[in-house]
Amino acid sequence: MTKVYIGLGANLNEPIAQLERAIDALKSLSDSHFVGCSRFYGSRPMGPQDQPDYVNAVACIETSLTAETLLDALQKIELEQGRIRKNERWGPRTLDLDILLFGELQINTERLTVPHYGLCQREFVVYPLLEIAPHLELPSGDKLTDICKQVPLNGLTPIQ
Ligand code: ROI
Repeated sequence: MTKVYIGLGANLNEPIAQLERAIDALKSLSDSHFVGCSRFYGSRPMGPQDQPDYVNAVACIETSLTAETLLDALQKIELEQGRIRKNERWGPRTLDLDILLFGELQINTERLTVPHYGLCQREFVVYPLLEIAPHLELPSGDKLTDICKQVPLNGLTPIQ
């Protein structure tokens, strides 16, 4: 089994409900075991500012799926929850599920870059991740606690 961290994000059509549904879907993934999820966080949009704030979280699963098969499953969940892929870069979305870390693997294929390319810059990824994996080290050897010191909160707020 490989320990995998998944970033969740939504800013359309009741984003909290979108994340709750996505977590239910992660709980029923085949060949996988749901470990847990961070709190939900409200975050300012990165990219174009003329879109609603986001709700973000990070979940952890253990899986015997390959990274590619897991990506297929995550994209299926996104589509089932009304995600429409548009050409607009960094536009609003009903649900985004990103593989942040896949064990210690580093993957660079057409479909997948793992660790996720935005992992070390995005407050809405590093702080929820820190909440569920305070001792995490990246495959590069960098400690998550050190990365967080470089990333401003930028208004990131836990919801409830
Ligand atoms: N901004 C925030 N705050 N949260 C996201 O999940 C998110 N996802 C994206 C872009 C459009 C880059 N901006 C985001 O894909």
